[in-house]
Amino acid sequence: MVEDIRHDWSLSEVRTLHDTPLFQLVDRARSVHVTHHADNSVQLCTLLSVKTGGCPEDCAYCPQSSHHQTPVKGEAMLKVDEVLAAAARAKEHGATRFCMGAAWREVKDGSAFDRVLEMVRGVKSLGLEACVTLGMLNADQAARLKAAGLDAYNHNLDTSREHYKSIISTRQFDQRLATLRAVRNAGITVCSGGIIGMGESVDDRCQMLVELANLDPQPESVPINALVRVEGTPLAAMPPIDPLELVRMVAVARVIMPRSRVRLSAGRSELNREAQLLCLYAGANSIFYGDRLLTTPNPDTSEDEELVRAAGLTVQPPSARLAPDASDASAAE
Ligand code: SAM
Ligand code: DTB
Ligand code: SF4
Repeated sequence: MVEDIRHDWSLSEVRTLHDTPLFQLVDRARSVHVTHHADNSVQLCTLLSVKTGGCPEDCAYCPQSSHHQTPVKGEAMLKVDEVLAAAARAKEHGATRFCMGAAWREVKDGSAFDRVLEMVRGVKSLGLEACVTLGMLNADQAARLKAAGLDAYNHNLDTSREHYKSIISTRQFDQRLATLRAVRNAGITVCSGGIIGMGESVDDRCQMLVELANLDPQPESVPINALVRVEGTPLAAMPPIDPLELVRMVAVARVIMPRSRVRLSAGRSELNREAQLLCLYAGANSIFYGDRLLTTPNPDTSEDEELVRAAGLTVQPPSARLAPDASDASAAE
């Protein structure tokens, strides 16, 4: 219900929620989850990197940054028919959303952007939800994506405003927020979340969730990633996260963003089945589906089919929950 949605969360409230004894936190998140997501569905979203590597940004976590020596090499942009063949395969495997990523700092007008627009039109014509993640964009570019039929734009806050400065020096946190506003104003749904395991404090994690929840409207999708530690990146030697930290992040996101799809995102390859099930129980209702994320591995589709079966979930049909301002999403389920 709309009255459950708040945009005035404080750090201390969210920190208290985060630190609640685990079973109490999961109970609370579960109760919010069943109220707002009574259909028990999971969204299966397949990723494809349409322009890999050679990125001018210096994001410390990212294997695609040209500032780091990693196994990822810069590649030419994929052709529209290659992308549509991958999208058709994703659909055959059961994905309902197809998300195309580019290792760009920002969208530049020209033939590469025109090609992305063509990809979006093609993905839509296959009956899939279309999402892209292309870096910063302006209002006119957002409007062109909307006109091509784009459903969602992924642009993560990644961490707290404070910790952001230790992770990325080539752009600012406020530029992320400006892009999210351009996406929202164009009528495209917002997909925005972050990463844990980058040396941030628990307060940084909670502050990132506060920023997301206090956006009005809240993002329709909230990806929660665990850092994939890639050789050659400055964060390669970070210790792995405890899976229960991910459970807490998912549960807090569920409580403070009741209607959003919370996506259990990168890092699942390092989680066992039971940890993933606990995340799904605590409020995650979307996963990346397909054996690759952008440049790193993800569980096999057969393992994920088994995960969905083990949890007794249904797969979300495309566009079932896209209306950003539907008065009560749970009524439609
Ligand atoms: N270049 C665009 C941008 O940064 O907005 C879009 C692509 S970028 C790869 C999309 C997101 O992937 C990042 O915001 C970050 O959250 C996530 N990501 C990148 N590398 C990651 C890693 N090693 N582990 C977890 N998430 C990662
Ligand atoms: C998101 O939050 N996670 C995805 C998607 N949005 C674009 C990307 C994860 C990337 C993990 C590292 C890689 O595969 O390159
Ligand atoms: Fe570039 Fe995006 Fe990677 Fe940052 S996260 S280096 S902007 S591809």
